Amino acid sequence: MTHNPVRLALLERHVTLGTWIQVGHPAVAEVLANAGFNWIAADMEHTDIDNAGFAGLARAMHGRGVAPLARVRENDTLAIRQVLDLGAQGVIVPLIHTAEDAERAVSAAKYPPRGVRGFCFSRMNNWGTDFAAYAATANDDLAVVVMIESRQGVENIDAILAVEGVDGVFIGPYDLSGSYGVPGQTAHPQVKAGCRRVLDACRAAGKSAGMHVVIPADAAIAQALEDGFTFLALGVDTVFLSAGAREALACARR
Ligand code: 3PY
Ligand code: MG
Repeated sequence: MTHNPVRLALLERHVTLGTWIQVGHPAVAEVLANAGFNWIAADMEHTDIDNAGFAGLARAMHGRGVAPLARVRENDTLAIRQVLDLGAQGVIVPLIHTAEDAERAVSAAKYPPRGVRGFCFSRMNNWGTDFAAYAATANDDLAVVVMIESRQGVENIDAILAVEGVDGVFIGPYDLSGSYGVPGQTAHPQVKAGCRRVLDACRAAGKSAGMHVVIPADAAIAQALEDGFTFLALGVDTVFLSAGAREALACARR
């Protein structure tokens, strides 16, 4: 049983609404948390957000009813273990191409015997005060989402989903388009077919599929839901900032 509502929603294929942080300031996390998202993922793959930056974001989200997630910089055991110790309630692991990749990600996120996560006093067990309680529940409470963003990942999707502990997948449409030789063309028929293949496999395996609606307009969100995505990321802090600023200027000019 899990006490993490985001993991529960992943396991039950219920919709959650999240967003991404690329600006590593805790104030951004506070503002977005107050908006009411279910989860906020810090992008540590494509930004300068490091472990110290992530800890600040997780602290800012604490007590605001939102689950801090981290997209780690790569499928690296230590990177995954450290963000979990620092406050992540789940990891999003990029560039998962094979079942072996998925197993490596899950193993890093789970305590023995399932995995290789190391025990220690850390922020997540209140520096040891709650050691036993945390050790007993962490494997059930922490979400593992793997990113499918390559042709190889699509081809191996059934085996990836069969790895015990993969709670869901998140499609990376930009890398996926790149791997089909059409970088940036996320609506290209081959990319769309790849997404469809992943969605069908998730439905068959009873696992959640996630998608990033980068520009969260009505039609795009409706399409993602209709397609069957349940783990929805809406926008990015930088996109919100840019849209708000441009709209203010346009408003004044009108
Ligand atoms: C991609 O589109 O490749 C991503 O990783 C999006 O976050
Ligand atoms: Mg990517």
